[in-house]
Amino acid sequence: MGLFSKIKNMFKGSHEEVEEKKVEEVIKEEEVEEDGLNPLVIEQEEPEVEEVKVEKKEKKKDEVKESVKVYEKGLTKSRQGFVSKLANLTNKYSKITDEYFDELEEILIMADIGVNTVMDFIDRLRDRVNKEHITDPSELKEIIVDELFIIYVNDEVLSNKINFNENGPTVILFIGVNGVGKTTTIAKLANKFIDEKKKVLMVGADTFRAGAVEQLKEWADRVKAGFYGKEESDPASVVYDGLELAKKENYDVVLIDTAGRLQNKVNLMKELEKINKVIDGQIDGGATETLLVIDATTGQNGISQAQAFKEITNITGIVLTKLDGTAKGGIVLAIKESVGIPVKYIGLGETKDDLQVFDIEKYIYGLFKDMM
Ligand SMILES: Nc1nc2c(ncn2[C@@H]2O[C@H](COP(=O)(O)OP(=O)(O)O)[C@@H](O)[C@H]2O)c(=O)[nH]1
Ligand SMILES: [Mg+2]
Repeated sequence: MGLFSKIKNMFKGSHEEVEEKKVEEVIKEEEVEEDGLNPLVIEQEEPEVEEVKVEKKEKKKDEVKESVKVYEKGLTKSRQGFVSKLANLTNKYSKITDEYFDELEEILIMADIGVNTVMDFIDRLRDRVNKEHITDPSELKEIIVDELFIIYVNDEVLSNKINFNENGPTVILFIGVNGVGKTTTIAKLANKFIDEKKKVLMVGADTFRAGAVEQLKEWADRVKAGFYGKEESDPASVVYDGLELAKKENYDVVLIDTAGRLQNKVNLMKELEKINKVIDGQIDGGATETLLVIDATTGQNGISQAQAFKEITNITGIVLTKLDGTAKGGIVLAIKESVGIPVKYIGLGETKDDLQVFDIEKYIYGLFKDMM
């Protein structure tokens, strides 16, 4: 079964049944993960009572439902933008011709999918059309979705999972240029972790921009996270003091906000090296994650930023913000193609619930639900 049909089955049709399937998948995934992490502990645990299991499942079901809603809402612009153009194309042509392929190519390139990805995709599509003797464009819609996302889905390297440090605080360093949404993302993520009963410390090491530390502090107060920051001092020393505090007060997660001045790459590289050295010295294994924040509305510019940051530091994941603000939701594929770093979170709006773990299935559903 193709991806398109799988997702259609998962989210559409009888609503109850569908969500059941997604929830079962999520629970299974988590069980595998837990088992893999610590088999001994799992074996010693009491078998779960049936009641608890049912309760857990109901809770997961609500979470999945809510999350699918956020995806649907946040991707409205893209659905009305490039996806509706795709749907129109199918209506416009009664036969698959060269003009059809040209127009399809243009729509996808305009959706920020990335030229090389689009070229490869068009080649594969032409191949399938020839081999399977497809002549009717309406037969192509499922194949288009399958072929567009198949590489992303099949690539196991691109895990969206955040790594947690089992012995001591998990340190997540946020980098990215001014205005992309670093501070907001830290606040949203802190809120998420606090919901999960984790003790979270925010560290304001963006000591460059006036007011940046204060802005983070306000967020910390709002979501009830701990805070450490100091304006006009050396970012690395702020990180040092922040980590001392985190260890002393047994924080589970430390989220570090930095200034991303890409204009001066050498300086930025040195600053990040210095910060990482401090983290390495304080925490076994160093920073658990380094997340690069990219603004989806900046298209190719965002891709260039990602490439530049990748040259100067080790990035473990991308947070793609403001997807709600673009009609070109294809940027996820361009990042895959030109940067090769997994998208771990996406921002679909300005409220605290609008930060979501990136899930390719929900993403595809959010984009193509009207075609399903
Ligand atoms: N619509 C929308 N706005 C966002 C999102 N994430 C951040 N923003 C907005 O982007 C602006 C800049 O965010 P900020 O966190 O200060 O960026 P920073 O300079 O990287 O720390 C703020 O007005 C945020 O509300 C998102 O996912 N969707
Ligand atoms: Mg900021």
